[in-house]
Amino acid sequence: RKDGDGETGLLTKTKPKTKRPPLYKVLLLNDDFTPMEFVVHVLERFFGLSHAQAFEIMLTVHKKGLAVVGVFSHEIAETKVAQVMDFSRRHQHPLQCTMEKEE
Ligand code: NFA
Repeated sequence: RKDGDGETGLLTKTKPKTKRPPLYKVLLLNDDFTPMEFVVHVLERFFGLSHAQAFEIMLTVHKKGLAVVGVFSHEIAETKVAQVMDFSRRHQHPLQCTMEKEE
């Protein structure tokens, strides 16, 4: 029968599922070596944060070990992670940036 009534003869509605793409959190991880000013610069440069917002998030990472710096589509999140990792490596800082799927 139409629209999933099983064998009961009772009509049930199938939800029209609009597929929303998953979002990804971009995380910055603390370390003992990357200078605070460098982290602030990274947050301003790659995440469009003001100096005050960047400083606040840098301090959160420093104190708590990590922080979410933004939530993006998979492609944008991958690009941000690659930009931060590349920029940090080129400046010989061990700063780590990762992404994880949002619940
Ligand atoms: N913990 C680093 C320091 O004391 C600063 C830092 C903050 C590094 C945020 C990485 C991320 N120099």
